[in-house]
Amino acid sequence: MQTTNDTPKENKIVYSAIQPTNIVTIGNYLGAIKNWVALQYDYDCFYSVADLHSLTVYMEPATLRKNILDLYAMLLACGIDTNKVSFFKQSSVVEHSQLAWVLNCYTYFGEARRMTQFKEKSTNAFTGFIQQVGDVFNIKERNTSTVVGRDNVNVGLFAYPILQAADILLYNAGHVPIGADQKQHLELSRNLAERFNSRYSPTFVVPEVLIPKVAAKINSLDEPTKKMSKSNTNPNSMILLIDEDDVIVRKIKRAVTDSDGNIENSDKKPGISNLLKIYSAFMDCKVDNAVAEMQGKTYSQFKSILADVVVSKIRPIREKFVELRADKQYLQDCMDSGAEKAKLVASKTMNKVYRKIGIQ
Ligand code: AQP
Repeated sequence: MQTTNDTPKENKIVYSAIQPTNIVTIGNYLGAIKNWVALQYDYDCFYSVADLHSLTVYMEPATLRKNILDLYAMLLACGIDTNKVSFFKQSSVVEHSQLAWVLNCYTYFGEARRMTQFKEKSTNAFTGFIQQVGDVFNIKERNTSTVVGRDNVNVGLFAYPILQAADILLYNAGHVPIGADQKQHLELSRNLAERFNSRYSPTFVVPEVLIPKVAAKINSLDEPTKKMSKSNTNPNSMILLIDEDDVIVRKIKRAVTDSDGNIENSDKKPGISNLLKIYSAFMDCKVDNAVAEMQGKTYSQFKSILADVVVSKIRPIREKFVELRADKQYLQDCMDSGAEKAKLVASKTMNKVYRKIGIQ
């Protein structure tokens, strides 16, 4: 792990965030949230509901308000403990926006342009729309009340890795647990920290990525070469943490596989490999062990075993979520006290940055 001169060698600070764009999927859970829960016992963790990030895609205000509470309640249901971590809504700590602006001014246009997620998300917004509704309309309504169209490839979408860097650097986080899709963005955070430190003096910790071994990338059930995403328009592409038992079973049964019938983990068999990955991640075992365990079974038998496992892991989370979600005031109080704790650290960093650059 790398540290700056004015930070302790043994950095035990973690930052991570998740966007309130829809109810989370098992991809978010296995790739990030499960790891967040495990880390809270050994690290000083700052976790946020990244509402500012979610503004890059237009959402009805009422939907966004609902999604924020849904996400907050869901993470508590997954096991995030507000007595152990600072868990807050990103926009409640204004320093995120303040540092993002400063870092914007230290980011080269070319390096921001190289971010592949921007290329993918802006292309999806454009071509997805063109393919589906032709050239006449330029808006697409989605089941989450989000609206994406070619008019909404906005500057925020382009600059959001810089806001992400601000999120991380504000808390001196040495470790950032993320899925593999976010690795390039973390690299940008590291570059910005190093650039700022060398232009002024050591200020930011240069963060390290923490990627889970098995579930770094869970793929879509209908297109298993693509990432499972909570804002995908096809509900059968993903399993949500609020899906009822029968819905989970049906989605797994319908998951795309192939016709050769062998249970193997191979790039040539993305569908079955993805299901093996999901199985191993929920069972906390190696994919090779899952392959050995499933030898001799048909795809249908394997899918049925997998469905039982996923149902048994998701059901308690879903039930806890329903209970927590009913108490809005409790959620709001937890969010507010999380923001207060986060602000204590964030405001110190921001003051330091303003002093170093000469505006304070
Ligand atoms: N399919 C996935 N497999 C493993 N990890 C994943 N993550 C997301 N999808 C997968 C990880 O979840 C964390 C939070 O993600 P986010 O909501 O902030 O943004 P995202 O990566 O863009 O997630 P989605 O589900 O794809 O959201 P939308 O559809 O709104 O863009 C991150 O650590 C991410 O790596």
